[in-house]
Amino acid sequence: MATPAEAPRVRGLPSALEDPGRCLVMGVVNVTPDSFSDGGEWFEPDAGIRHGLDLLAEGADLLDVGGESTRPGAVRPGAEEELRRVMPVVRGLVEAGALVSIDTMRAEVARAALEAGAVVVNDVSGGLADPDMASVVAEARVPFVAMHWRGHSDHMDELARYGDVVADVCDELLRRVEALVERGVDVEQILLDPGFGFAKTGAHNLQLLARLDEVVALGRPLVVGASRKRFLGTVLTDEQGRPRPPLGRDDGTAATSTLAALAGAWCVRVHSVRATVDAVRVVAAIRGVVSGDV
Ligand code: PMM
Repeated sequence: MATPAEAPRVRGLPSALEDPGRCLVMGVVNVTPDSFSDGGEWFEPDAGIRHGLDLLAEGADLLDVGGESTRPGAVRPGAEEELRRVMPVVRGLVEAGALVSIDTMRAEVARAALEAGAVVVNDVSGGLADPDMASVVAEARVPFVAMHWRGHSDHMDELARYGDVVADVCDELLRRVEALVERGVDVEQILLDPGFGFAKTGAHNLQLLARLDEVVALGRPLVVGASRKRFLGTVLTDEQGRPRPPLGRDDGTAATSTLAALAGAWCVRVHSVRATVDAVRVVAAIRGVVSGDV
C-alpha cells in the first residue's frame, strides 16, 4: 500500500487541493444531451450549475465540467456548440466559488474556460486530439490531466488490442508525458489517467484496476475515472444476465474509488459523490495507521 507521503507533487494547484491528506474527489458535471451515464439530465446551464453545487455540498473537492460525450460511438459536437454548452456552467460555478476542471479535447475550449477561472484542464485524449492543447496548457501553467487514449469514440472499440494492457497503457502514458514536456508543459503539472472504458474491453478495465499500483508507480499523480462505466454494468448483471444500467452502478463505483484510493490514486472522478467521499476518508484513515501518522 502506497502511503500519502509518497504522493508526487503537483505544481500550480489551488491551495485547497494541495495537501488534502486523502484521495481527492472530482464531481462530474456533464453538460451534454447524450452522455452514457447521465445523458441530458443537466443539459441546461442552470441545471448544470445547480447539479455542480449539489456535488460540492456532498463533498466534492473540484468539479469537472464537460460538453462532449465520449460514450462509445458518440459523434463530436463542433467547437462552437461545445463552448455554448460549457461556458455558462464554468462561469456560474467559478462565481459560486467552486474549483473547476474543464473536460475538453479542444485547446480553444480549454483556453476560454481557463480565462473564466477554471484551474485544471482534463483532456481525455492527453493532448493528442488537438495539436494546440499542449501550448495552451504550457502557457497557462495549470495542472493537466493526460488520459490514455487511442482514438475518438466513434472507432475506439476497434482499438482495444493490447499485449499486456497494463504495460502497454503505462508505456503509452510515459510517451505522452515525454511529448508534452517537449512541447513545454511542466512535468510537475502533468497528471495521468489510465482511461477506463476508452479503447478497453471489460477485461482490460478489470486488469487495470487490479494492477493500478503499476500505473501509480509511473511517478505522476493518478486520476481514476471508473464511475458508472460499462464494465461495472457487466459485472453487476441481474438474474437474466442483463447489465446493470448506469444509474445503478454507484455502489460498484464506490468500490472502485476505495480500490483506487488504496492504490495511491491522487483523485477519483465520480458522478455520485457522497459514497466516494466516505470511501476515500476511510481509506485515508487506514493509510494513516499503516504509515504511522495516527
Ligand atoms: N471519462 C469520461 C469523461 N472524462 N476524464 C478523465 N480524466 N477520465 C475518465 O475516465 C473520463 C474523463 C467519460 O465518462 P462520462 O460520460 O461519465 O463523463
